[in-house]
Amino acid sequence: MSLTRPSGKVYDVTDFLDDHPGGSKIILKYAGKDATAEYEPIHPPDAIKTHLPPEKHLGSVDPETVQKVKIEVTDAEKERLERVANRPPLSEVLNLHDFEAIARVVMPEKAWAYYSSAADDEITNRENHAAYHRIWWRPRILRDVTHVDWSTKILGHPSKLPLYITATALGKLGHPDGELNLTRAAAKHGVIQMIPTLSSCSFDELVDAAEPGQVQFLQLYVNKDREISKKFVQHAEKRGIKALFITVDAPQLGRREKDMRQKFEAEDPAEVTGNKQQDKVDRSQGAARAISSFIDPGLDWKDIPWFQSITKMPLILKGVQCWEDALQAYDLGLAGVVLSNHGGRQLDFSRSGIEILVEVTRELKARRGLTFPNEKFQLFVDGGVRRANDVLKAVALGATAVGVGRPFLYAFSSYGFEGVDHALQILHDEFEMNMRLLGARTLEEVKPEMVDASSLQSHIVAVPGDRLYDSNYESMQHARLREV
Ligand code: PPY
Repeated sequence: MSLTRPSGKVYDVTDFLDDHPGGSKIILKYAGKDATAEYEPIHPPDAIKTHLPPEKHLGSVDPETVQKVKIEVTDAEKERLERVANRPPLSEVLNLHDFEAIARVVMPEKAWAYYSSAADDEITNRENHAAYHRIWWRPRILRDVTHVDWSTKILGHPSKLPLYITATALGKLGHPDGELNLTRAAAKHGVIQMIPTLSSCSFDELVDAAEPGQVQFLQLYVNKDREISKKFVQHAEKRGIKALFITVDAPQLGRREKDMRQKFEAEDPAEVTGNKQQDKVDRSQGAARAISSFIDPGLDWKDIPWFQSITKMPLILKGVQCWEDALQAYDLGLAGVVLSNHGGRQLDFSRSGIEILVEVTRELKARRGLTFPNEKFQLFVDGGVRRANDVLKAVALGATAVGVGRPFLYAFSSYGFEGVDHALQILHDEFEMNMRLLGARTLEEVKPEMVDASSLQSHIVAVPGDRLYDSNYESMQHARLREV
């Protein structure tokens, strides 16, 4: 049984049929044919190298001579393509919410489900943004704000914005260039990209695409086979990666039900009902479940010295959710923590990063005398950020920078590189306006006294909306598709 894929390689995957996390049926469908289009977006680029012994790599074939699997264009797909053709011009996209609204209607369903999905009832997912609504400004007036500057340093590296492009997996689900869209836009705007372990483009492709001097970080899912992680980390360091963000909030994958409902193949009923291989891998439940089995749930504080022994890169824990763990990271000599709940995709009812930030700065000040932002131990938050206004609240409360993930995915899924370029330009414009209106000329002047965060920790249940008042309020509109 053979399988072809990009660069015209042929592999014998017969012995792998039973172990394939996505089931055997999908492999058999492409037997002897070109599987590139189905394979590429949802497999890490090194998957074949890692899982298939060298003797099963059969050699090369001219892709033109290989039979293509005819993909039927359904009516729904035709309608989607029409919506793609009628996207609003980028000049009408005024904010990051617009990208999300457009992506929702123009993206393939599977891709939208994977990117937008979050854990359980998606309460944390929504809270991530809602938490910013509980922080209000105390701006200062009559300061000369002719010149305002929102550039900063992140782990010692210059960044034109106090934010970085955080790691998000499977970029090719949204756009054929996948994460390369992010690398290119990051270069243009002087921001830092965090390369994900589970990128669709290969790690080296993303590093090769960087401009000379462009700073990239790496997000790490720790493999059960530590040698694989060690090789990856040391390779990354050699290739010039400047910091390692170890994901610590995903010992098991959260239930992302939107994604789970997208069965990545129509299953053989015998397989889903448990007669075959049910105990091996969970193969019926979407992109994330299909590829998560390598992540080590045994990762422990005891492993931290090992990481420190294999790399000189600064180490940051990504996914810390309380001050106790932040303190432990500091005491172990780590370079920082990302206060994050993984975009609401892991434990539902985890608190927002911005809320956690307040307790972390308070307790680390009380217990270790630290003030923030702090060069030696840097605090980052991610989740729910849609505007420069949100970012500035995090900066005011002590964050060095903020991670932004989904909005950039939506931007490139809808418009490719130009989308991310435009999203970053929108953010620049928002920073300029907000800094002026706050009376802050530099980020150092964005201080805790400038915000009222006294309600941030209150998780009150919302009172019912005032329908009469609300229905008189004319909603703002998203950028709209052109009339057909
Ligand atoms: C996520 O989907 O939240 C990820 O971080 C990526 C991922 C994808 C598949 C398995 C585990 C994690």
